[in-house]
Amino acid sequence: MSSAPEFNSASLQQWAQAAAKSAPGGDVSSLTWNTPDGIAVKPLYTSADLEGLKFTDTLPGFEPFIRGPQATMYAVRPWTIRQYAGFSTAEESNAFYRKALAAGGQGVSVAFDLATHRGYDSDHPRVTGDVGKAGVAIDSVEDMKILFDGIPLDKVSVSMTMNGAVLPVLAGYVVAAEEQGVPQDKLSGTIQNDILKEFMVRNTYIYPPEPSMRIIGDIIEYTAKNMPKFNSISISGYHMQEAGANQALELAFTLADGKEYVKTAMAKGLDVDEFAGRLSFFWAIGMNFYLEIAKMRAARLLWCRIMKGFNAKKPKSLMLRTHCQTSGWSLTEQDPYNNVVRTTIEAMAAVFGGTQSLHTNSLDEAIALPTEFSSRIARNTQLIIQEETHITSVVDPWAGSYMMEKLTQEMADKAWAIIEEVEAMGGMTKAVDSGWAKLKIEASAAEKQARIDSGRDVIVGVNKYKLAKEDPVEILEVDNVKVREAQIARLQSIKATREGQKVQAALDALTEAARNNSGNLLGLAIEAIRLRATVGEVSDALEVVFGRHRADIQKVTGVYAAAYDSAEGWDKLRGEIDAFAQEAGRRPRVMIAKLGQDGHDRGAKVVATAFADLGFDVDMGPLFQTPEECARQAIENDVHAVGISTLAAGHKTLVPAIIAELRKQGADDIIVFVGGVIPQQDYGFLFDAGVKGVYGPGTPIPASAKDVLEQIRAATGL
Ligand code: DCA
Repeated sequence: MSSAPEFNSASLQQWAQAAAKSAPGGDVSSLTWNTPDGIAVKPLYTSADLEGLKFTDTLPGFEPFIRGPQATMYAVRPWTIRQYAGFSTAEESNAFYRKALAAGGQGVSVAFDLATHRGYDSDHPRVTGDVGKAGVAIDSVEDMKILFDGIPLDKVSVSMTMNGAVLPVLAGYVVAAEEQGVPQDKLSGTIQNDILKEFMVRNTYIYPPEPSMRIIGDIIEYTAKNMPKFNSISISGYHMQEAGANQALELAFTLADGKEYVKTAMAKGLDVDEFAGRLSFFWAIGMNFYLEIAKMRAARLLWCRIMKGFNAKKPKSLMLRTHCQTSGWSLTEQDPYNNVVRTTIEAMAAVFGGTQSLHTNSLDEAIALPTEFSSRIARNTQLIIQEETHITSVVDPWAGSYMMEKLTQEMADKAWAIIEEVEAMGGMTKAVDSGWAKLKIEASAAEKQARIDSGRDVIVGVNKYKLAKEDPVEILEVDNVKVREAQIARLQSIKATREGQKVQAALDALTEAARNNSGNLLGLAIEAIRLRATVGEVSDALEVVFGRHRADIQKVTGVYAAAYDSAEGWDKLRGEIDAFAQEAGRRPRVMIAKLGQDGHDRGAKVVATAFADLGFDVDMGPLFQTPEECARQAIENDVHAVGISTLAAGHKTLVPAIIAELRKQGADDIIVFVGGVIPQQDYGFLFDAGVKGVYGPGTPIPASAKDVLEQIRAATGL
């Protein structure tokens, strides 16, 4: 038998010499990937990279929890498969949940429509385009009871993505459970209840920041005392990354938000260990595979550090537990089956990062609500990872990787520096209030869009390997008129059968508690909802005192142009815009508008920035305009074109309405174009309605800008 051969070991220097032979220009440093967060990811990591790292030898289930909150993690219990869903009526959504649970789903996660988010009942005139569209319409506890019919709320944990109308919605869930025979202390689940990020990115707020923070304090207090198994908040970075934030920003702002909530609850006199164990988190998991895993490990380290700073003692208070969702932003309308692959890769990153609960996106989510077919594949993606791969058998398998340990520390350091910057400003409420945090995310979004539009960041099927012809995929459509009529009928019957005086007294009690800063608003909301007050009525009872928040419109400038490095097309287009300005005596002027309750304004902001950088005069409409208000502003500002940005499926109602309004107000020379999430199937409908351009996801902004300029030329005869 021959003895084992001896191997010659090489030095790092020898490796560098060998690597230089194949590196472009003989320069190994050219192989380094500089991430948008400012982290340099090298082509090779060695034991030398571990030098000076403090946390490479820790254990899961113990401080600082880098390796996971549980000692055994998935080896004992895999993460919860929790698919976010909800559309049209409570009946339809309930049927969907029941089927999903029977087919392997493990928890419920409710998506509400935008009318509900913003505290409007379905009969409110501002929400005609929104009812039942991007989620389920809920007006009262009667809807909630239908939503959870046949779902045992003492066994199935329920997550509710609700921030604005958080009081009536959480109250509705509590009362629906009560009428199912389930007491509050048996309820397990999570309410998102994270308002700070709404002011930064998602915009489904109702009240201004200060009273909104009071609501959060009241909810943390109420659940800590009465609902010990219920997570009082889901502190969410998800929407920040979706709005364009890089991972370090997402991590830092989310943890800084968390600090703010802890301070708010402590200011109510709660002991930190009374409530901290029920704070939970929510990350987006995009296509930067290594960075996402590092982010999740770093998050646990930093949260443990932050909570020690608050003198938390219980292990549960120190451990960060999180839900994750694969990135909706990373999905493409083009060649959509590729999205199954993207989602699988992202799901693996979430699992390697140690998530407690996961939503995997459906392949068609870039265009419409998921169908039964696409939801099944999305759910099965998780079941396959859980049950076929044995990935769950090992806890934190990336630990000890030279690269992963180094990246974890670097991600933690980057985020910590931003957290300290926020702290120096006086905390996240101040950073949000001043608009600074929002602008940071918008700048990051504009840079990212420019990297994609100029081909530096590759997206298969979008800016590289494009298909000559796309086959349409089957999509799910909601008949919003029918849903609205059904909701209005139920509202009328509730109002006709309840005890009106008692309802009014309960609503008055809420208003008083808001005015005097007394009582607990969730407790009082539960009483009102039990008596059949509606979501809109509870919201109004508080609005009387708190007011409705109106956001300032701030725009970033110059960022898109700086990051767009395909100068040739850019300069030519700028020249054409300058030429138009010469001929017309003024620059082409566009108004970028959002209609209805759809608050996703990243796309609108990025387009506005890029159009302005190209030489257009750009006006931004305020969020939540009605078609009538939008038409009036467009006419007053004498724009050539109105661009509607739509992401919440309201386009078939709202876009014809703005065209009709412009016509009615005598301005049919103003052209209308549309961008955002619009299924191919709807393009014909929109063109027939009079739209001059439709720019779906993946359209490079310079291409849409060129088209808009040509349309303006045609309309003005120049
Ligand atoms: N060993 C022992 N116990 C375990 C283990 C393990 N390996 N794994 C899980 N458990 C326990 C947990 O401690 C928990 O018990 P507890 O409630 O008494 O603490 C229970 O099993 C459930 O596990 P958990 O990891 O908390 O999972 P979820 O109930 O699904 O909660 C969480 C996940 C992120 C905390 C929650 O806030 C959530 O579900 N968020 C979803 C948010 C959402 O869907 N948003 C939509 C956009």
